[in-house]
Amino acid sequence: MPSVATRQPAAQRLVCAGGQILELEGKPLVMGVLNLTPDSFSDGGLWTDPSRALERAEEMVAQGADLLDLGAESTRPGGGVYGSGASEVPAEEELNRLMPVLELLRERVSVPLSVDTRKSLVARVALDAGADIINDISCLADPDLATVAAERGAPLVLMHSRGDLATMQKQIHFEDVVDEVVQDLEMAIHQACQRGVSRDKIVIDPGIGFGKNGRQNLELLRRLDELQRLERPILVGASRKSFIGAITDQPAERRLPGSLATIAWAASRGAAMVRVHDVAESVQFLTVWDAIDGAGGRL
Ligand code: HH2
Repeated sequence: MPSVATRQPAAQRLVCAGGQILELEGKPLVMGVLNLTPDSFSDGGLWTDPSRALERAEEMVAQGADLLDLGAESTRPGGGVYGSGASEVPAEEELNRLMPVLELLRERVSVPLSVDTRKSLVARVALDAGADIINDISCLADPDLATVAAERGAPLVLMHSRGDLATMQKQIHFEDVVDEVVQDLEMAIHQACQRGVSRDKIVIDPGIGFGKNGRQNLELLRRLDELQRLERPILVGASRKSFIGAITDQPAERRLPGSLATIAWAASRGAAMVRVHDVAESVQFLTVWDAIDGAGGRL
């Protein structure tokens, strides 16, 4: 199995809006998920209270998270295993959920804070309040999001998805899922650059579970290294997702072993970051994986 050494020189570092630097050499960085939503598929409702969210954020940082991803709108696609999917949240409601937590965390947490939003308005307010990175699961459905990221010098995660959340699991069609994801991401990178985003601020993500069926998710992971053609750091978010449940017949809260398998695979195919719910376990897993790989470790 290839090691991190096979990673192309996409970018060795990512400079955040606040000037913090994420070093991307070596094993993938761990992005801890903090969902401030009542309805996320695996942890909905757990961290909506700001003081509980702060506790969870501090816990994830203590467990070794390199950055945190704050989401105030569930992006569970409709039509598939998630039933009708998440309902659209107006910007005002998204900000009401996000801002008290973001402001608290900005004072108390030192790692970079990413905000998972599809809306330029939310991104602007969040960056003004000290957010470091914008994570867009809609791949620029709101193109002004790129303009906002460019103006604030924020790294922008472009996650692959097609169509809207309500219907994307019903209208799945790919001839070659990997080739088409690469092409769509290439177009999104181009669009972001036209809006002023510097290419070295862009992170790409295959969008596991977004408008893809189980086989296509597996194919994307299996051939993840082909995304390196785009010469951008790759983020993978497969943690607890439904294709793991479909293979193992386990509910979301019992998918850690399967999630770790996806991390191993992503790491060996050049991922620069993994987005996870189980930070302590993922960090330990990657630390040992890295030690075996010979790139690090304490011995
Ligand atoms: N997956 C989810 C949300 N945001 N961002 C990126 N970049 N990549 C992903 O794969 C990704 C993402 C969905 O997971 P979760 O946040 O746990 O659930 P929900 O959308 O229901 O809040």
